[in-house]
Amino acid sequence: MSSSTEPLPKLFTPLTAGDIALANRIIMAPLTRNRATHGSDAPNALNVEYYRQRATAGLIISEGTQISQQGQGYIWTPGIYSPAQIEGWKGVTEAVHAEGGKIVAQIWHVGRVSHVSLQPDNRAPVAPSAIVAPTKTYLESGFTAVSQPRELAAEELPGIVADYARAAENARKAGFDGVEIHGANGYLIDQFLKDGTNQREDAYGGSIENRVRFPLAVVDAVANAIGKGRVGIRISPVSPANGISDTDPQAVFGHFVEKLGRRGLAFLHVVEGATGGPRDIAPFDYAALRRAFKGVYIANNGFDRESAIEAVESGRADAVAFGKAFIANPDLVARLERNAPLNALQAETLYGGDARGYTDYPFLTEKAA
Ligand code: 8OZ
Repeated sequence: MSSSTEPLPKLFTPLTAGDIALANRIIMAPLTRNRATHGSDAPNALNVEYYRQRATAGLIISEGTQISQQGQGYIWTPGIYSPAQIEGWKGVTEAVHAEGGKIVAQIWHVGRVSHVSLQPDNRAPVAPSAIVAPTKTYLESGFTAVSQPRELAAEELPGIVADYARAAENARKAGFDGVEIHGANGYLIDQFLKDGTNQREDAYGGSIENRVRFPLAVVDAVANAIGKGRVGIRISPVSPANGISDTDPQAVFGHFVEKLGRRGLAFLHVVEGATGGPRDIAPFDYAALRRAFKGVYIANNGFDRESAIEAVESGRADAVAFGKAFIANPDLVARLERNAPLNALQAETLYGGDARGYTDYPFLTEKAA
C-alpha cells in the first residue's frame, strides 16, 4: 500500500459497476488461453486454479467463451452452452468468490473468424457478408488460415440473439456476477458494426442505424435475460484485429455508444488503439464515447502503473483493464499497490498447453522467499 503521507490513488479504491461492487479499479482483461478440457470445452481444475490466483482483481473478465459451437473459432476455448461447461465454470466462479473476487463471463461468437473443422458438421463459418478474414485461427495442428464464411440469412439472426441470451442465463447459473458481450476484435458483433465486413443490403447493413441493429438486439436480449446492471460490452473502434476495418469509426461508435448509454448497462470496456499494439494507430476521440455512455468506462490497452493511475485520477476512465500483465502476475494488484517489479510474460505458453506459463507465475512472496 502507499505510505500514509500520500493519498491512495483512486485506481486502488472501490467502484460499483451496475449491480456489481468491485474492491478496486484494476480489471483482468479477457484472455484466450486454449486450456479448456479437450472434447467438452468445459473449464477444469487447472482453469479454476488460474482464475483463483487472480481473484484480487477488482473484476475478472473471463476469456472469451463461445455461446454455441457455431460461435467457436479456436480449439480448446471454453463454451457456455452445455451442462458440462456450466458445471466447469461453477468451479471457477466459486473459487473466485471464495477469495473475495468478482467475475463476469465474456460471451463470444467469432462469426467469420473460424475454421470448418470447428463448425457443426464441418460447415462454413457464418458472417454478415461472405468475405474471408485475412487472419489465422489456432487449431490442434497450429496456426491455420480461417475458412471462407457464408452470409447469414436475416432469418438466422434471431436464433443467434437467443444463443447470446441463453449464454447469459447460463453464466448466471454458473455463478458469474454478470457478462461482458464481446463486441471487439473483429468477431461477429464487430463484423456487423464495421463496413469492411458488413456489405449487406438488408435492414442489418448499409447505414450506421442498420449496422447497429444486430448488436443492439444482442444487448437488449442479454439485458432482458439477466438484468442491465449485470451486462457490460467490449468494443475496439479502431483496432485492425482479425483484418477488420471501417471507413468512419468515430461516427459508427459515436452512434452505437450513444444507444448503449440509454440502456443503463454496467460498463463499457474499450480497447483503445490496436489490440495488444500501438494506442495511436488511428486518431479517435475516446472521451466522446465516455460522455455518450455516461456509465462506468473501462479503458484497456498498453497501460502501465503510471498511466493507469493517471487515467483514473484524471477521470478519463473509471477503471483500467490489464491483459498481458495479469497473465504473468497473478498478484498484479498487490504489485501495483507496492510499485513492485512485474514478472515477464512467456509468449510461447500463451495458447494451449498445461500449467507451465499458466498457473506457475510466481507471487511476490514466493519470489522474496
Ligand atoms: C488471441 C487469440 C485468440 C483469440 C480476442 C478472443 O482477440 C480473442 C483472441 C485473442 O478478443
